[in-house]
Amino acid sequence: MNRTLLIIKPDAVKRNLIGNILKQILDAGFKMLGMKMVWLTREQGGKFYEIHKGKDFYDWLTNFISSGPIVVCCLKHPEGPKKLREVVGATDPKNAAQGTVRNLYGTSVGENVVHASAPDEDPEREIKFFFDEKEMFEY
Ligand code: DAT
Ligand code: MG
Repeated sequence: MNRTLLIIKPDAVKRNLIGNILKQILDAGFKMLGMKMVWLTREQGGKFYEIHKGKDFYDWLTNFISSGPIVVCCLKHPEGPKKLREVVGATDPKNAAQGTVRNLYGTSVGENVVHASAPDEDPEREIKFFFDEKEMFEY
């Protein structure tokens, strides 16, 4: 599948970085199939990140993702999830390659401005967590 999910996290929304981040990602060749702003409850945040349940950062993470509005985007690219992870960079901004989104804007391993589906962790599940098929468009 060449669809993937991007989340612009609450830290980036609060810092007014939505435009900068989207420009960088769209300029890398992604097509926007669906987009919305949502504010998750803590319970919804916990469900989205359930793969991390039991890890020491899980409570912090679910609290953070529900700490403010986020922008969720369904994006399409021939190399979908893999390509988006490249543009976004490593989880910890300190390790993110020069010029990647997290290198440019991330401030810590937790406050790393974006989520991008991992190719091996079911991107389609993440897309369907936020979007009905009717809310996405092929054009
Ligand atoms: P990624 O978001 O790059 O897929 P991940 O799936 O390993 O990274 O972790 C999900 C999120 O959890 C990550 O974006 C930020 C947070 N996180 C990961 N490791 C952390 C840590 N050691 N301390 C605090 N937050 C962490
Ligand atoms: Mg992950």
